[in-house]
Amino acid sequence: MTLYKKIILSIPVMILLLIVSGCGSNEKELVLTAQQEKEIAERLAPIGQVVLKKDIVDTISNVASATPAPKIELSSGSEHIVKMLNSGVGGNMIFEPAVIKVSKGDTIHFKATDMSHNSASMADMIPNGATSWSGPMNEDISIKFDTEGVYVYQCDPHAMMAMIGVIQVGDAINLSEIKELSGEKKSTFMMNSDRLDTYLSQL
Ligand SMILES: [Cu+2]
Repeated sequence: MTLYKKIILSIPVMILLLIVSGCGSNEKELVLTAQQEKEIAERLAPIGQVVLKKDIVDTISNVASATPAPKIELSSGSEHIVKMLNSGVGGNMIFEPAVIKVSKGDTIHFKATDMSHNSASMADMIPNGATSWSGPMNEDISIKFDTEGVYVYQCDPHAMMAMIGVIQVGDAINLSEIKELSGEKKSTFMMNSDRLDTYLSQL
């Protein structure tokens, strides 16, 4: 091959190289504004967080152990008032006070402060020999407690929301039986399922 032919043949290669390098030098670098970078980061960021059930349980138990419910003192006097409320200090659909300690022979007046509530003893959750009760809706009801022990009662329409209350009359002689049954009763609550345990822990 002569030098002339070599030069002729290399021309297309050189042109090609010029085109390629030219493209490279003309290409503008993609420069993003701070706003654009922020928008991209937001779109790439994961939505929400993965929360494991274990973490929730740990958090709840930490909170519970950090702030144990205070023990309830014996209420003075022989007549006591428990309000039936849509909203109270301890939450919604609630008796106030939800836990009360009284003396044998005392009377509790359940007050229909808010509408759509009643007070009714829960099956198997009162002392042996004690009389059950089931108050009418939207009405006050007074109950005299002559049998010692722990009583658990509910509001019938809001039982699933754990609108319940606990009464200790004299000594809590049946507390272990009540605690044994609490797991089964608790499983019927759709909300506030910790209320029963919390209330019983306050006795
Ligand atoms: Cu109710």
